Amino acid sequence: MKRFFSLILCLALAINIAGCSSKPEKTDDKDLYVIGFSQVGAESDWRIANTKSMTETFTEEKGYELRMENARQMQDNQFAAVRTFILEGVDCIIIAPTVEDGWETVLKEVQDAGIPVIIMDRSVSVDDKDLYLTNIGSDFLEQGNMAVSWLEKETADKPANESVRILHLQGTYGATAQLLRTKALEVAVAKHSDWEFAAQLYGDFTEAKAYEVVTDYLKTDRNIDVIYSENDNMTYGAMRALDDAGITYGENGQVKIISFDATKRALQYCLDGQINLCVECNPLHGPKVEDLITKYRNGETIPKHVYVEETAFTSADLTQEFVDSREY
Ligand code: GZL
Repeated sequence: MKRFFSLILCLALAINIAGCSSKPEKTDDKDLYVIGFSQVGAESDWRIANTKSMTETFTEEKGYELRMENARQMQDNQFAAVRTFILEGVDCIIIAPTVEDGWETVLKEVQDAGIPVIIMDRSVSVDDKDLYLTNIGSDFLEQGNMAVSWLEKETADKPANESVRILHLQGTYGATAQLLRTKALEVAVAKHSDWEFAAQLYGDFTEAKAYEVVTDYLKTDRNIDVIYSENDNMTYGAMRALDDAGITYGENGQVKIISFDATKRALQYCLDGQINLCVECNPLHGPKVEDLITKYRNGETIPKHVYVEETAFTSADLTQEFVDSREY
């Protein structure tokens, strides 16, 4: 008799294991498509607009449940959020990575759980590209090259013996936006013998940090011709520091300002002649991400990298009506 019950127990165990997938059961009772979204943080106007685009796209009315975790710009918080999404058995994971490195282990865990991953905005640096479905974001190197091309034109007529001294404000070290916007400028400085870095300062994509480091820098050197700021919020911090130091900037000032993101506030400064060039970085990824997820759910092939279209603006390219019409 004992052998009979042991046999039944083994059979029951075997059936249970066979029926059990590697993906935990989804903790949801409304049959919604559950998305786990690990967002960088709320460090900039761009990020706020990006989050808004995602929350306005993935609504319950449209059949989604969006579970967003704000990482406060710390990668470890993203790892924890992604592991929670795995345990919750979400249908899809979207990651806006803080930095490129360090993602192999957690992305392998997601792959083992059978959950598709979309990398949005910045990129991840992994050898195995099968660890994610697609990477949708900007061509940050092209953004930097647009800024460099503009500066080349702006400085073409200066006296040959005059240098172009550039104060470079860098975003979060290791973020794709920082790496490639920096690369474009460093290649250009190496190419132009009359261009030089006054300094390269760490602004972490925030207004407060940029204000702090530029204020400190201007105490020892006021001889700068250009500020190349890797996002608008750092630009605002630099503008405040220049104001405090009594240094003029913009179209009729001592310092030309190049800023990335082209958010509404920056475009207004550009229209008003206080920022010379705004390089666009489109945060409205929500609808494009939804389109990619739909294609995936329909079994369609999706490209490994999807770039969004972007341009650059000077005051000559802007009208008040255009600035007022901007979504972010
Ligand atoms: C760019 C994005 C950057 C923005 C910053 O796609 O990753 O991060 O340029 C934001 O404003 O902090």
